[in-house]
Amino acid sequence: MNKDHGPTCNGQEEYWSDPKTHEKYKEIISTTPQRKGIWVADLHQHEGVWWSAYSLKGVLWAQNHFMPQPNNVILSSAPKSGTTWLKALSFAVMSRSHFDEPASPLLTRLAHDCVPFLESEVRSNTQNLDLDIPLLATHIPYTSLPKSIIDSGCKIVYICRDPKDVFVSLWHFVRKMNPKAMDASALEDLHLEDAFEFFCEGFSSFGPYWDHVLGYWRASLELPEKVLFLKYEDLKNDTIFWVKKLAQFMGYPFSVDEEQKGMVQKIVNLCSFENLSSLEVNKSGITQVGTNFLSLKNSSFFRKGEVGDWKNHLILEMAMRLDQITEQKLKGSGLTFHFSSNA
Ligand code: PAP
Repeated sequence: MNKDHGPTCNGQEEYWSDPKTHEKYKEIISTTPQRKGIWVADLHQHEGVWWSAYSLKGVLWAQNHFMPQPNNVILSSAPKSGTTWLKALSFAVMSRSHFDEPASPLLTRLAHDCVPFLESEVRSNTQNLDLDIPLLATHIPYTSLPKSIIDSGCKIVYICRDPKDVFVSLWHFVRKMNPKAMDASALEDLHLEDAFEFFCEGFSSFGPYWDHVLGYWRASLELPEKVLFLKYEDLKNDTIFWVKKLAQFMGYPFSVDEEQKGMVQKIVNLCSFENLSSLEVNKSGITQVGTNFLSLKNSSFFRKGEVGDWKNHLILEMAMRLDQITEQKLKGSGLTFHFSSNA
């Protein structure tokens, strides 16, 4: 979710309890290299990552103040890689003993409202953390995660996706944004080609995208018991298998009895794109970002939910260029995407 594109210019997000901390973060941010954004917010480079000022403040806060509980499970992703789906599945898995299926909060709340983001909702109010369902989410790259998380016993689940589909999803999403502090038509008119150039050059929130993926990939190789690395495409291809794996990894494995009673399938059905996107809350609900900067229709988190929709938007040259960048960046890492721009 692009709560990362939060308030930067209307001054309404200032919910820091300590003004000195706020001033300190503002000063750090003012000294970072900047790139004028064509996305919602300008980007600032810090620790090799491009952030909006809003998310950078959130990261600085998290790095300095956040202390996880040992049972927290962190759901991590770059924007538009499958965050909403992963949140829904993980929440459904963890909360299955708390709610009978017809009472699942996922039926009446956006998945993002069930699992808070560390750098936005948790930083604004740590009480947003639900101690019963100890899930939290982040878009922060692995190398910038708070040390308290790295050093803790907390597990991390990461999801990535074909960069071509990530880009197309991001472009659509940004064009639906309606930030109060700027002319919304500017975003509606965002040209695919301009956005593509930015994305290829690595200028995207929490990007470059490939560095984000590689950081978690390497961590998953080094610490397989701490980091589970998922691909959106694999999850699409065999959701049951990966949901069982997810449950096992998070420490909430399905019992034989649950499996026999079809619990895994029920969770998969509950969290399917078709089901979630047809719920009233996700069709007509609105989410506020920051205090009053940006309002997003919940429906903007559910567009197509398909693998390979890039084919409907990118010409072959663009697809090949992104594939080449991906191949080059991932070279030698052992991570492959098996995507063909001719597919
Ligand atoms: P976020 O970072 O803003 O939270 P994120 O959820 O990571 O976005 O990605 C949104 C994508 O996931 C959308 O893809 P699309 O634009 O290519 O369609 C959205 O449709 C897709 N998505 C949302 N929910 C589901 C789901 N339950 N199953 C599969 N895909 C989903």
